[in-house]
Amino acid sequence: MIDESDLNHRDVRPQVAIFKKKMKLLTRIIVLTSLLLAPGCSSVTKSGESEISASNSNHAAHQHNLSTDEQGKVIEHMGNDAKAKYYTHAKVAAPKNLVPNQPVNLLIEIQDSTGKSLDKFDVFQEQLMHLIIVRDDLTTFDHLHPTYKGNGRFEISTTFSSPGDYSLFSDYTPSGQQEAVSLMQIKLPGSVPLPKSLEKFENTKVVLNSQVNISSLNKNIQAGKEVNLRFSVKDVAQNQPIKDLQPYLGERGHLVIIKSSLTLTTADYIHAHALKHSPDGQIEFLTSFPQPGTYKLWLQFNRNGKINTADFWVNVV
Ligand SMILES: [Cu+2]
Repeated sequence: MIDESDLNHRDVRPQVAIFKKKMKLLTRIIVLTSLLLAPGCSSVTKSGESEISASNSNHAAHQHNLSTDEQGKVIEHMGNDAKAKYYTHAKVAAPKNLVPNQPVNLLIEIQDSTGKSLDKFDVFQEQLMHLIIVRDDLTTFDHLHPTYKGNGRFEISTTFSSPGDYSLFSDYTPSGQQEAVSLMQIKLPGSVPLPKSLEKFENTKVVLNSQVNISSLNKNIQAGKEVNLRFSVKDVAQNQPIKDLQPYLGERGHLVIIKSSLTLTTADYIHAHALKHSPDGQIEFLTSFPQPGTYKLWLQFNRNGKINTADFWVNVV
């Protein structure tokens, strides 16, 4: 199942990270935001943004707004995209010196194209904002729900487990608009740890007392084609489909998919919605992968009040 070239692909990431680290100032936190408007409730997001690189030292060439807030960190956010019909973006403010494994308060602000704070958001999947935080090599995953403080400002306390570059995908719905995804990036200075082991392509994962099997109706997943992703969940001790599946955020399960990329963009992010009716112990999603590549999937489901997370890699041709 494991393609040698895929292993090589995974293996190169720490070296790249070390190289990138050397090229940057270690003590500065660069926070980068960008924007995407997702096409309604469709599970696939499309990007209309022009991507900018946090490691690019020639900021002046890009006509981005660069500002320093009262805590002294650098915030960079994109200028208006004339092509976007409705434009919002997110800014994140974090303490100046981020240290792994220490609680940190993040302040996220959603603004429109004129820099005015958005005030009203629609609830979707029971929340005003879903915040997905991954380290850029996709080895960590967090799914959080920041508290809305009014006037476009959300707050959340979290921890980062290790140094590295992190991407924060905030998923929200401006009132009366379509679901939007904005990307923010945060850097924790220090040496990025080498992975304990190479991650593998496996169809079955065991999390706590659940065994999760992913079966795709299409064996070779093709980019741009609709695919049914079916997860079968068995109780490990009983070896039977689970019967205690409860709704999580109003659905049978929650699935976030991110394409492995050296620089993550909103185009790499997919939030799939579960089908409403599936047999006992099954959670199904109809989605599509926009580009060929290697994707990581995080399935979250609620067993009797406890949220389980099972992750998988898939290859899309
Ligand atoms: Cu959520």
